[in-house]
Amino acid sequence: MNLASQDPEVFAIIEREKKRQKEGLEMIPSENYASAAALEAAGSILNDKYAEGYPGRRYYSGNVHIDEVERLAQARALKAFNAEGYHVNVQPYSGSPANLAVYLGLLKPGDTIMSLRLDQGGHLTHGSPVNASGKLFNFVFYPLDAEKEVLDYDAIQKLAEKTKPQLILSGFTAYPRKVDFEKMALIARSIGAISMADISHISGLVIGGAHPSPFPSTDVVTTTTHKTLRGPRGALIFCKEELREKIDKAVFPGMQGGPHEHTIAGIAVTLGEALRPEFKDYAAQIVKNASILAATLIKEGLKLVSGGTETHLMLIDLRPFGPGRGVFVAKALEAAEINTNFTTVPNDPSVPFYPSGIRLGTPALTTRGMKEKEMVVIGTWIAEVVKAFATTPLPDEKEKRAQAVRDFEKTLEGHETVKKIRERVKALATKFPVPGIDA
Ligand code: DSN
Repeated sequence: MNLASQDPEVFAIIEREKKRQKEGLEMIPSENYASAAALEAAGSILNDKYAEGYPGRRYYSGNVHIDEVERLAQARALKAFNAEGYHVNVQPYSGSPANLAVYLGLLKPGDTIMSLRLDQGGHLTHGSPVNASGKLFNFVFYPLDAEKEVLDYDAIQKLAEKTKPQLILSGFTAYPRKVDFEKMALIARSIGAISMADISHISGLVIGGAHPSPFPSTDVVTTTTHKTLRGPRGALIFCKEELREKIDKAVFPGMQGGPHEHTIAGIAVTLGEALRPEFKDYAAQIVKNASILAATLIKEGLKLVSGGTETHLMLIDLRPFGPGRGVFVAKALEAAEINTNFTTVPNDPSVPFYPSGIRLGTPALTTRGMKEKEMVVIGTWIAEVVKAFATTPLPDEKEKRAQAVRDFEKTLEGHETVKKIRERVKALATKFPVPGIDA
């Protein structure tokens, strides 16, 4: 029996989500659309098999085809990333367990890890005090250059010499500039530390040649598989051969039980797609689109962190309107069916829950086939919404803030600007197919 007849309730929810995806613009830079073929593999009967262990060394019988699929995913991953001399573990359920597996596999609790400040573009799993990484390890953070809002490699080198971390982490979640992975690896090597790059956001750009690669300079590389790589939700850990045993043991049995082989099959399909020549065009177009979108926002008078972008994402700095305006702008954009997320900007004068920035990017729109022309139009709409709503002040009193946001949301319902932009968004978005729905 199919889903529609067996469970119309769940079916209807999925149908509503399809409509939302088709009629809106997805500009959260970590989101994308997996292909219909990747979703088919990820939704396949491979779901039903237990396969604890690794190919050829399983704790359950009946894994002959599971071994085939996992080995295929590994081979394609190494080829796609041109990661000769590396081992890859394709089992992590997602980015957070992948990063934790690396820390637990290669370090002892209490060891020192150096990473980018979380409010300047780092990630929850890069040492946030509320995350297991921050609870178990001693993180020291490097800031961005205060003026240019970009990485300052000399300052990172000095901090590394002073704090002597066992591992230095690069690769970020809200950083719009290219990362010099070779330089980061050299800094790590100079103090005898392990170099690690979390390239979750940019892995599609790396494969497509639109961002410098962390291979072969970096000891350990992690990535999720669903961002610019546009596959099912999972993660990969690449490590130099000599670290293989420690990494594999850290994933299983250290962190996880049975691997999700249906997801791994979907990831294999995605990596197969990434190996095709047209993936290069896709990666280049993401960056081209981002640069046109950024130029449009700047032309409209908005300020961007670091003055622009060299990747798939950018951060609108709303400080010129006042502190803590991100939530209002993100809600107004959402009401107009443009999805972004509010985020901190470097040295944000507001609190993390009500930050002063908006993070947005082009991977998903590029997958739908949008190009420079659409970016100019969308950039103009975004700027109009920002200018209309970033003027809303965030109350100074902590206890009044949630109510202020609720009141603000009510004003969006019949707002003329929101209505106008939403209609335009829908007319544009429905012209472009969503893979997995239309393909
Ligand atoms: N949630 C992802 C992002 O949006 O960047 C990172 O985990």
